[in-house]
Amino acid sequence: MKIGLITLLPEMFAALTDFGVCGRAIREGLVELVSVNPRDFATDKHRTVDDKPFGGGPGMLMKTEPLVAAIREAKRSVAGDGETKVVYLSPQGRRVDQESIVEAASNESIIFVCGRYQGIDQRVLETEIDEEWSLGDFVISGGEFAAMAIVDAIIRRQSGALGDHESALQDSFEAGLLHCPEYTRPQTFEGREVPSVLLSGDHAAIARWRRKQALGVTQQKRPDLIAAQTLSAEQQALLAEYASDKE
Ligand code: 9D3
Repeated sequence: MKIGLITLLPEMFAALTDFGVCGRAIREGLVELVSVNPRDFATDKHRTVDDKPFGGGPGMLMKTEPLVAAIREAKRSVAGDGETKVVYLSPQGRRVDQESIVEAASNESIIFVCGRYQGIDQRVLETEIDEEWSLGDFVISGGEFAAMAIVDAIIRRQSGALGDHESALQDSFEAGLLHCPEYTRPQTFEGREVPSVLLSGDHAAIARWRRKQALGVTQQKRPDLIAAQTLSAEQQALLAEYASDKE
């Protein structure tokens, strides 16, 4: 997969390219990141990439011509004459969830436009951008950290990116449930014991306990996720058991 990144701060993406699962996937060529910097398309002596908003007011916008030239160069570079989706990251976008990640990860290519300053000209949005995505209702300083989180999530979905023990199918949210609690050594930590079923060696009992905990924890922390699905008879019984275990 080829991922285009329109950014005035391409060095930030070292956090993605140089570490961990994503670093390895990129080094192995499972994913290719192509950064295009609008500054390289600025034509004046100072290589200006910002401009004032018409109508006045505080703050600057990204300068239109270098931004559009960079987007068009990225389209050519990641998709040639073919189609590719262009996503603008902004506080006005639709909130990203795992479903959008799964869909995005199934494409041959995608381009993320990282805004800086107060954003981009509306006409660029209308003519160059297919979708507008947000991380949620909080303010960050530009699109780069959002792009990094989203590209990490996309790279995890590429086959071969994860080891067997960390398969993407096991990722939280794919089943619409949170993960159950986990425990590691020591067996007694500051007087607190690991649940005995996990030490029993009874794999069926352990699997059942984990399903029950996942349901209970999700009900407690994210009732919206439970409300969004239809529980099987077994799941309803496990939830009832979770509630009575707590008493
Ligand atoms: C002046 C009003 N604000 C616009 C709603 C200012 C503003 C805030 C933040 C302008 C740009 C930004 C930069 N934010 C992003 O680029 C961004 C973002 C975010 O702030 N929150 C959640 N998701 C995202 S994705 C990109």
